[in-house]
Amino acid sequence: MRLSRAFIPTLKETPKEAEIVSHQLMLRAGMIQQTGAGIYAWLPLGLKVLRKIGDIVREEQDRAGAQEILMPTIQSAELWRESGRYDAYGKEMLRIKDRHDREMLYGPTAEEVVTHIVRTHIRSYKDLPKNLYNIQWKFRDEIRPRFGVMRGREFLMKDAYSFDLTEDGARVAYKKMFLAYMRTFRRMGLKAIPMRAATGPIGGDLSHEFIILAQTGESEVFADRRWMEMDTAGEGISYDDAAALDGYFEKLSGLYAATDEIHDPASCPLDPADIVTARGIEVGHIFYFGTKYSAAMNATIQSADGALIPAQMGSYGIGVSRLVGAIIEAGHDESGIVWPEDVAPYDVGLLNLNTDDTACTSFCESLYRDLSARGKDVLYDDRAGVRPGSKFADMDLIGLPWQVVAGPKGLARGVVELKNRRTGEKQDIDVGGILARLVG
Ligand code: P5A
Repeated sequence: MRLSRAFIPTLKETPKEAEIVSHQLMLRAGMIQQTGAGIYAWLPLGLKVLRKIGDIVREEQDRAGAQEILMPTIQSAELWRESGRYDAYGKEMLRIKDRHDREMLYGPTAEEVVTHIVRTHIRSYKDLPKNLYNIQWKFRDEIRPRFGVMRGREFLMKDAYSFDLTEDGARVAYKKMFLAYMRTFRRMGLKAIPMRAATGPIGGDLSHEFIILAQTGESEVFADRRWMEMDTAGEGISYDDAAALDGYFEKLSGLYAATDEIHDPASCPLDPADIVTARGIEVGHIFYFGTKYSAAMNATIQSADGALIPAQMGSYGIGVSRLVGAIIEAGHDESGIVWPEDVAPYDVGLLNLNTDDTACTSFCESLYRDLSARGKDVLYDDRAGVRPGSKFADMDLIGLPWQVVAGPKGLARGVVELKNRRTGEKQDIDVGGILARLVG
């Protein structure tokens, strides 16, 4: 993408309404624009990151055996009356009436809809287990939407729902999602800590929140010091290896970590000196709630001995749009965003420091062409009449992992500068070697 043609409206000043650094940087880098309280339009740069995060989530859900569907944003009140949650959900639910005066709502979550889908098609234990997920916009009329996409009213969630015949089966499904979540967040360069958590309006008695430690986090959390050093990735564990899955789950869930809703200093097994108290961002939340919805909504399964029993269910959420903010909270410096490679909106930034210089421009044009041809997504700053200082500042703000800086002086010596955004390390690279260096 040529910056001269791109729609990336960067700002020099920090907007006053943004309290935390991720919100400030998302506005300054031209990623989002607020259109209402807690409601945002995603501009090209923001949308690219949102999609990359969604794609990682999708790949890891698929690897764990979940299948993607797409459920509507608008739901009928009828289904929520069946589950008993229509009145219980309260003011956070955005309620709408259609022209026939039928009660509808903008979905805050989809347990009811997916239970309805499954009860229509799945009747026999032979069709289980199943885990269905979608990545879809949700609406919650939060009292205090704030911190940009971190606590929006409209936000993008990945929500998965597992269906099993037995409680044991449902616990296996829960552990698979637990592992999938650790892998998902790791791929985004994040260290997530799974913490025992309250279940709130979703229900059930087994639940973990996945928390990223950050000073600006909304929840206060308490965790065993050993979390800070432990390798939690769960590499090499197969989703089909029940014993390994169990071992991984027991190891991690055995190490103390809890949100403030659950933490009780009186009953906490740890010495206070071994507890880290910190603030955290909840990027995911998983629940096992058994038959809460299937019993109320008559989603029954015929077991091998012919008995009709309600399906055992769990649900598993990831805040896809919140993750964009969380990743920035975890990766930035005073000049701007520092993206991890896998979610960066472009792979490489290419800066042409003098568009009036024919040699410089023809070098940049051909490198841009070659990199693009080799599958690299390049943001090429080809803007005329913009000072080098502004080009450096914009590129640092946008935060791509690599920058190639091409100027007439360097080119006269046969080199360009390659800068690593994370370390700030700069290296002169021979013009003949730069392509190979970047495409590896
Ligand atoms: C699990 C999936 C649920 O809704 N039902 C379906 C369950 N869980 S949850 O914890 O309430 O939400 C899941 C994740 O969504 C993100 N999230 C938000 N992101 C941005 N703005 C919000 N207002 C918001 N509310 C929830 C969180 O990451 C949460 O973990």
